[in-house]
Amino acid sequence: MAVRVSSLVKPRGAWWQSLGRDERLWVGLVVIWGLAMFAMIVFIWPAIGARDNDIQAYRVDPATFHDKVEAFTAANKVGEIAGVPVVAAPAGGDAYLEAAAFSWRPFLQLQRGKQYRLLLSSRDLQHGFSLVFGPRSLNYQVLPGYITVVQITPERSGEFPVVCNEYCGLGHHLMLGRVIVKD
Ligand SMILES: [Cu+2]
Repeated sequence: MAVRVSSLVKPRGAWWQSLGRDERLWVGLVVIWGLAMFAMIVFIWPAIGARDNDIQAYRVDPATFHDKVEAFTAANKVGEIAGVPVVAAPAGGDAYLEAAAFSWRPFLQLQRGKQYRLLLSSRDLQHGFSLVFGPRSLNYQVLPGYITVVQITPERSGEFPVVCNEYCGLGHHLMLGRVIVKD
């Protein structure tokens, strides 16, 4: 006769007996490790980690944001790479970056050691901003209808790719932006 497994059938074996020694050990270890990870996330990493992920978010109409990006680009454009404008954000000022399927515009040129307000938004759908930026990496959701404002200070010079880390369609893997940090 076939053995049927169903939640309606009484379980086999000695399930009603208390846990064995090995099981108690493993359950105990799992509980201790769970509490340890909870403590790390809530208390330990915030206390010792040098994270600067203080962000602000504001509502914005995508068309309004697009106009701001265009104005920022027109006022600060310094070049072009493969048809994408390269824009030098004013030191200490605002740097606009717009995600759209499937691009990041414009390419940003920043100065090392200067602080910028990076303003991120999306023209169409949800994207993910990911920038491995010298010693740290930045990851933020980019949503249409919202500006995400991040304070950044480039610590190393060089060229850094911006990728999209939120799957957004068939061209997702082609969404490559660029941040150029000059000395
Ligand atoms: Cu994407």
